[in-house]
Amino acid sequence: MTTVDLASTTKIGNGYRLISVEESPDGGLVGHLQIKLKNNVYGADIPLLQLYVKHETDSRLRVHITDAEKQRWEVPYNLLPREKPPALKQTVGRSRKDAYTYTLTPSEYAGSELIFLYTTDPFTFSVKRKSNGQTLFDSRSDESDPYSDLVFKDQYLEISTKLPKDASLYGLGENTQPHGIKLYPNDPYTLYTTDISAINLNADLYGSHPVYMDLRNVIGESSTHAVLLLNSNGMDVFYTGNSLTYKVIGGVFDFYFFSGPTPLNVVDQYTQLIGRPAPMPYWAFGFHQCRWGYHNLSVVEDVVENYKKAKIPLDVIWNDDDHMDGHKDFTLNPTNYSRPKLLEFLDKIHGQGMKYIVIIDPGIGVNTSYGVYQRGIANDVFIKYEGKPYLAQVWPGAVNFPDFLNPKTVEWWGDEIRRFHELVPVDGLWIDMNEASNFCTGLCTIPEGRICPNGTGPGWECCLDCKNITKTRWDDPPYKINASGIQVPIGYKTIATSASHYNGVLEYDAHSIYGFSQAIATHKALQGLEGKRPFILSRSTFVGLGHYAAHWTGDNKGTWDDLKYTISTMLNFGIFGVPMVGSDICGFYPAPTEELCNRWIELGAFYPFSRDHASYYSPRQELYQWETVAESARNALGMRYKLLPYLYTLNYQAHTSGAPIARPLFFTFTNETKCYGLSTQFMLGSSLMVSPVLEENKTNVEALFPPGSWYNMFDMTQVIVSKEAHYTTLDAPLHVINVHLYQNTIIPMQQGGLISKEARMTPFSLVIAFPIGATEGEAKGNLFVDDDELPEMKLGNGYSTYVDFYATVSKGMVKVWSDVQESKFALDKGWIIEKITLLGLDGIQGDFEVEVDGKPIANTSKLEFSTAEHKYTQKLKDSDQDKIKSVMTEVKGLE
Ligand code: MIG
Repeated sequence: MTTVDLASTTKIGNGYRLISVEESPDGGLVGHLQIKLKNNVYGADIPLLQLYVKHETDSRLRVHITDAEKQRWEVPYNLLPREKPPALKQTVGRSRKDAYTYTLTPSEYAGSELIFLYTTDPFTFSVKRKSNGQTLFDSRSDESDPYSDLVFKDQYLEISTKLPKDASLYGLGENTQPHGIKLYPNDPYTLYTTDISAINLNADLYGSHPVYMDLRNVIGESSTHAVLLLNSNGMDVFYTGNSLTYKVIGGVFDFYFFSGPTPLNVVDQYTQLIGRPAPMPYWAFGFHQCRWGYHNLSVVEDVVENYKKAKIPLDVIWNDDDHMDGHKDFTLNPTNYSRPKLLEFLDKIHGQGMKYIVIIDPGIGVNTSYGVYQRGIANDVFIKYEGKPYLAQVWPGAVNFPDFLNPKTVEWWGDEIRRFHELVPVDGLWIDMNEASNFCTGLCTIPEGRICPNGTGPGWECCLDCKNITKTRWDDPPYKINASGIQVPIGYKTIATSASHYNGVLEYDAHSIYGFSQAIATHKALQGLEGKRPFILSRSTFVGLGHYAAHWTGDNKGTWDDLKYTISTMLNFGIFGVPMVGSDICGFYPAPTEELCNRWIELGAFYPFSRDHASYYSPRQELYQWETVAESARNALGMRYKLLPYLYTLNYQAHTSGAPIARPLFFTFTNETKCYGLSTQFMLGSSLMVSPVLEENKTNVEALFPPGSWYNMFDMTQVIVSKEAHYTTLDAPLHVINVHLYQNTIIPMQQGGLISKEARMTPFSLVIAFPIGATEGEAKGNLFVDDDELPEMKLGNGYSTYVDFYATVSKGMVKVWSDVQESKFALDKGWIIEKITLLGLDGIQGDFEVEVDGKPIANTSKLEFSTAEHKYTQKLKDSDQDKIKSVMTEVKGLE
């Protein structure tokens, strides 16, 4: 076996030459590449490759390279629907000697922002941005570049691109990145779904997202694009600061370039390809409490009760595997979680609008008296090794793994979920351990008479008889990715990579889409039940997961560093098209300090997905366990619950345009280079900024304020005015989380509550923020509301309303109006706006008038001013209610 240093500078291949190129019937370009000089490092070169280039949209260019003579593994087209490249053909077209520019002559390409250029010998390609001539990707190497020209072997693919030094890159996860969200030169980026906890820095974690966003700023003008390598095989990506190299152990090169030019354009274009983020039910934006080790139902009941007593909001209560019988999926422990008692409990909490979610693991206990297993065997649903179900061990003891690439498995899984739902009316499912995680490695058998423990403690030691499998090149590939950050074999503690799926697909290829395929099957099953909008939380993720499920960032530690890392990971998932994301609040293990838990709920209250979760092995950490944490929670979650209409509207925007819910500051302030590496603050949407305390013993926080007026959301009187982006020290005593509202914004709020179902029935208010001192200015905002039980989230179904709000101030007159689509739904619900708060008007001398939808609502001399002059809150008199109501109902355009 050949081994080389991970960051070796040896050139592995000698490149290819382009021997033919022609237009494909679909208007793309098809060419053939011939190997120049063969070598055997990491296996034999594939002699002839097919190149296919297509401008799929004006903003998306695809470059697909595969074996010209043999079909290779690709991310399945049924799991991730997309256009297919032309079928392979043996005829090789006319050859071209000269470098050739793919000029976009056919008229349908006019306006495309990405230009594909190539050289023939050696074959290299580059992608240019038309509008400013910037080269975005360039595989050409020259004397000074240490990397190889294109390498394409059965189990080793390599390609590199040059990058300008000042490019800021983001993405390539899932990784915990101690250096923050911006990719850091020479940190390793290995992608291969792995069950190692999030405390492992710079290592391949639970998900695989081979996509990066590249933000460049030339003399104050920024532009952004993204590059996806759609490939599910394990890979190392090396980023040096001026180049990026992919070293992939299988599949094909299937590159997609997205032209942006803004970060929001990029995620829009990206999710247009990989699937728009799933609509989430309203309650999913409430607070969630979970724990591994709620030993019986009374403990769970007690937790719910204590949240009520402490007056801390709680929408969803979760069970980890404690409710199961012998850790078997879809079962109930008859003593600790007796069905009648559980049903009684669920009746009660459902009546209050609360929800209940439980965990399921993919491993199905091998147990002939277990119905789920019996039916699985009868339907032949499991992944195979040498013709028999592949044997592994997880919590239930010996298990087999369902093969979600098999349509029969998807059907069986759906049926099991339906049966379980009849047993227990759960409101969502949590799919864990789906990387997939295995307590054993290799080929295992159950020794005669041995019963593997199920459960915690010794339950996670491998008790099967196992031997390492090294006999095939799928178990021991020539190139070793840096698996688990320490180059373990790729089959370590997972399904043997030489095991096989439906249709002969190798686990070697499909490994990193296991969780993704399970999420799709689970989504299908839940959607079939009562026709409700599914909620799924998945640990393992792949490109496109966000279309089906939410994600939490896995096992973290109750440390200050871990608190900080959660921000970068969360922001990355927004870029990956999985905007519903959060981390275990207060840390998974071990015990957090009281102070840390205060700070964690203050930050976690603004994660899109907000859940407190802890390990079996750590003490209880519900928010009411400490008086101080309870107070911080009431404060921060209190604000979250008032902001639910805003968060839910962000969910709608995510679903329709891919816009992340939690975003890096550079999404809003694209030209502010100070924001490019910022990983300690973030935005919710485009106008709320969260600046948490991330260090011990601190009662203030240094926060960056991009130019403009920023209003403190908690009192709306303190304002930070920034002429140019600068750091300001903010007070942040233990119970304070700094959240600021940006100028020119209208934000819809409600009155909050302890359960989102109640909170969403309270009257609305609008907060309208003008630049401070403005005598002329405008503000905008929007609101989406719907029946969140419906599977689809859209306008036009009779169960939704969308409103754009507008406000202007000019010549002592404030005008507020709206543009409403589908007003009926909101009206039927009786949702009205009862209060408008105007911020920033202290520049107006004397009285001013306020007009809503063209009608004056009050005489300003009667208006109440708060102590800070720029805050003006008008509680509307009954007689004004109708006029305000019209803001929600009348359709009016911009004046
Ligand atoms: O081997 O179900 O990340 O959230 O509490 C551990 C028990 C399995 C890992 C998950 C964690 C969950 C735990 N699970």
